[in-house]
Formats: sequence, C-alpha cells, structure tokens
Amino acid sequence: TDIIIATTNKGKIKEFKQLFEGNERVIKSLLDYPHIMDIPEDGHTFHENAAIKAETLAGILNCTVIADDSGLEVDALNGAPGIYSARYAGEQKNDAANIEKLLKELEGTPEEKRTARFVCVIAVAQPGEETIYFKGQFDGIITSQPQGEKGFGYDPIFYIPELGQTAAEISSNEKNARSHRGKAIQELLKYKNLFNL
Ligand code: ITT
Repeated sequence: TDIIIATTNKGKIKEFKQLFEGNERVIKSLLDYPHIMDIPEDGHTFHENAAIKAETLAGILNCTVIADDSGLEVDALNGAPGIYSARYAGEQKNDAANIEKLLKELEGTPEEKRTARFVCVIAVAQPGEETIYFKGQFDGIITSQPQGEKGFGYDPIFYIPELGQTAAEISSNEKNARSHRGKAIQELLKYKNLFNL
C-alpha cells in the first residue's frame, strides 16, 4: 500500500519523498486526489491543524494518513507568522509576498534580535486509532534580503549560522539533515512499524 501525505504543498512533497527514500512504498499526496476538496485548517495550533488534515483524509480514504503542519516563528514578532505562515500576506498563498511582508515587519530590527525557528508537527492518523504526533524545530536568523533559489516558502530569508548560508542556498540533503521536517520525520521513522508505514 501507498504512504499518503495530506498536503498540496509541492515543497513539502519533494522533501517527504527524499526523506522516505529507501522505503519501497509510493508516496502520494492530495495532488493525486484532485476530487478531494481543500481541507479547512481552522485549528489554533500546529498540532490541531496537522490532526485536522490527517484525520479528515484518513476518514475519507479509510487508511493511514500523514499530515505536516508547519510554519515560521519569529521572536521579534512574538511568534508570528506561526500557524498563519502560508497565508501571511493574504488569502492567496504566495511565498514571495510572504517574504516581502516579513522583511517589512522586521525593518530596523538588528541582526541579534532576528532569531526565529521553523516548527513542524507531523500527525499520523489511522482509522479507529488515536492520532500520533512528531515534532521538529530548526533554529535560524531572518536575513534582511532573500538569498538562494532552492527550497520553498521562507527558505531564502532563513539563515543558518553554523553553515553561513540560507536554507535556500544549501542542498536538499543538507536541509533535510537538520530541518524541522527532517527531524520530525526521523522520529516518525523510528516508530513506523507501529502504524505499518
Ligand atoms: P498543506 O496544508 O497543504 O500541507 P501549506 O503550505 O498550507 O500546505 P501549512 O499550513 O503547514 O502548509 O503552512 C506551512 C507554511 O510554512 C508554508 O507554506 C511555508 O510558508 C512555511 N514553511 C513550512 N516549512 C517550511 C520550510 O521547510 N521552508 C520554508 N518555509 C516553510
């Protein structure tokens, strides 16, 4: 059987495929189920939103489903954009507009106060079972200008001090080895036999 991820985000799908590499199973996403409508994310936490996505799709397909709810918490903005990261600049998801808005909000904020972290909560929902969660975090600094073309979302303004590069300048292997999503999936893989993944 396939591994099903309740997401339409192509950046996430690419990283999930890389992180599950070596696994024989086919990775499917909501892009493979175009007849299923957008799942409303009206929770108040990463955990709630991850559960809504995973449990809704698990209910529709009657099988095990994984979901990822993630976002960027900026300390100088009291944790914003947080769970609202995908639509920070407006109803329509737009990475470039989100970056522009965030840089504007941080204008005049000195480097030492531009600390931030990516957070990823993965929910695994199985019909008739309690949903299980895995979490990962990734610390960095918000740059004053975008740098790099790789990755997705806020990667071009997320500077990793140990590497001296943004998350959009490093290879996907380097990102997966330390990212919020990479850490959450490493945890998940330790327990994969529990939910026959
Ligand atoms: P799905 O709900 O379909 O999975 P989404 O993009 O709406 O897709 P989220 O609600 O979890 O997913 O929002 C996550 C947002 O946080 C994402 O759109 C990016 O803006 C940001 N984000 C999360 N992980 C990121 C990463 O690894 N690099 C850069 N930005 C990231």
